[in-house]
Amino acid sequence: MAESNFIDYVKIFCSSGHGGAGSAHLHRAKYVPKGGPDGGDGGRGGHVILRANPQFWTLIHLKYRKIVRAENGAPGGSALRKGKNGEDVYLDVPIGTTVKDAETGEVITEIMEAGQEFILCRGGRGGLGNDNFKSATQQTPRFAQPGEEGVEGWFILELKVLADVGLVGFPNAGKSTLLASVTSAKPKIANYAFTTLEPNLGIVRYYDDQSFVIADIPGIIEGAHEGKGIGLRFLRHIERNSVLLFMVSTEEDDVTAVYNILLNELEMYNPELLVKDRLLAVTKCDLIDDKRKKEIEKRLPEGVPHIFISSVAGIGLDELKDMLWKALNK
Ligand SMILES: Nc1nc2c(ncn2[C@@H]2O[C@H](COP(=O)(O)OP(=O)(O)OP(=O)(O)O)[C@@H](O)[C@H]2O)c(=O)[nH]1
Ligand SMILES: [Mg+2]
Repeated sequence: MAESNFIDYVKIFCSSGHGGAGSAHLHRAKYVPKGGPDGGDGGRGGHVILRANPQFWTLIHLKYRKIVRAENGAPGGSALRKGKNGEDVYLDVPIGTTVKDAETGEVITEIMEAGQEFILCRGGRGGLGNDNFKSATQQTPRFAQPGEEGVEGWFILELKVLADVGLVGFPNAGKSTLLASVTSAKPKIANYAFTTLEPNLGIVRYYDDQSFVIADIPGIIEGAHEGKGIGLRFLRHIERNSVLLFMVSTEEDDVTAVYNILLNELEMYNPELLVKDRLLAVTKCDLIDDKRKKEIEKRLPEGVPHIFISSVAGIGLDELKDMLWKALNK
């Protein structure tokens, strides 16, 4: 496996907040000496929630945060005042994070899609105030429900991205469209340059439980290494990838020239990037006929495996996955 493979592992203690107690208050006012029950409900304890954040690539930000506690709910008050809910705590994790119970080793969940949220520790429900317990026979209940306890435990978060693929191409080459067609990611796609402004990650499900991550980054243009466009900032993201998939559209007059520009930009940025395995996908092949395809094929760069694909028409995608998988597992 390539050296950029990594396993990230953190063990953390999480506890959700207790629910606030219900109030057993009885209404008292100057001329109402025997008022009824008016105790409000307690607030819910805060949850500890995991949230998939495609901007995160590791679990390093949690390495030094061993203990995570969400707030307790506040008790109910008089005059039916409900206690405030405890604030939820969000833990941002990268896509591909597996969560296990630290004691049993049992897998609790896998975080797979951007925006996905999972309540790891549910906050305790607030107790009901005495107002809820009044009845014909019990007009003045002097009791209320206590809040439910929160839950706590040790958890292991593990990020096992065994290998991954970075998409390298001009704006509009169809990078995001490919990501959307082979993973469950839903990146923005549009017919103009720099649609993608932040990297998107998606997980490709391969046969038998295997998977790998594809990173879709903003388009790179000539001069990116000097700061042109927005590519420079993102070139560092492909430093981590094991395999680079160059993507050049059939709309380009000279596919090889574009490939060479991309290659040059990477080299100027960091020559080590050229040590990585490269594949070339000629995209949008639904737009050309066989004659044009042969023409392009005759003049493709040497020494780099290539494939014609169309993410829209679904051409070449399974074969591309096979090629990527092989390259990742060399
Ligand atoms: N005909 C055809 N159009 C495609 C194909 N793939 C992408 N497109 C179109 O090409 C345009 C650009 O696609 P994107 O996936 O947004 O391109 P991108 O490389 O992510 O672009 P940036 O984010 O700007 O770098 C969109 O209008 C897509 O619908 C394809 O296989 N065939
Ligand atoms: Mg894009």
